[in-house]
Amino acid sequence: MGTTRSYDPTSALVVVDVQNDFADPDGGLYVTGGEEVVDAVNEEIAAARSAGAPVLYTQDWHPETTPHFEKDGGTWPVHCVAGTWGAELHPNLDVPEDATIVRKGVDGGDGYSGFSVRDPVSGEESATELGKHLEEAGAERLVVVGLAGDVCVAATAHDAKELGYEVEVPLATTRMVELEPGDGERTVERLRAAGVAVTTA
Ligand code: VGL
Ligand code: ZN
Repeated sequence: MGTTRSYDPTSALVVVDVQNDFADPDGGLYVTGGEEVVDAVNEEIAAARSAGAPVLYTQDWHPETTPHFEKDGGTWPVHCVAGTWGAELHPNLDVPEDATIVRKGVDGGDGYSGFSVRDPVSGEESATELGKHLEEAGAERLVVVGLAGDVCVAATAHDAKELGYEVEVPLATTRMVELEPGDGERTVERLRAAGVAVTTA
């Protein structure tokens, strides 16, 4: 196998939320086939690293009570509660000792995009450290991989595009949660309409 993508020092790889709750069949918000993306994501990580392209990781990281959760008036089953097994990055994911990991949702906000968190009550948005890290690295082109394709990967890719990056989402490195049937397909259409390269190889 091996990825067909090429990386260089002006590219960066953003690995979104490859955590047990999304990627393990026993996870709290299991994304069907989530465990299947780990190998494909690891190939991207290896390719990026060997080309000198930075690899940044995001981690959904919620308090026990948050309007992000259905039980507290929101949308989702309980997942990625700070410090729990479900919030840990998948054990087979390649994560170097000195990896930069950006946590989102920490203060109870909806952290869909890796770039920002949104207060689900006031709607107020604030930036995470991801944008700063990418700027410092001099990144111009981003490859966005991970879970879930129609939620956090899509939100991250849309924000990245808006911020002026050239953005690619390789479909083999993601799976869709499909809260509503057809969400996956609609997401791909929207991403492409926004100028994100959604690629199949
Ligand atoms: C996500 C739903 C809720 C994701 C996070 O990482 O795609 N989805 N929180
Ligand atoms: Zn979440």
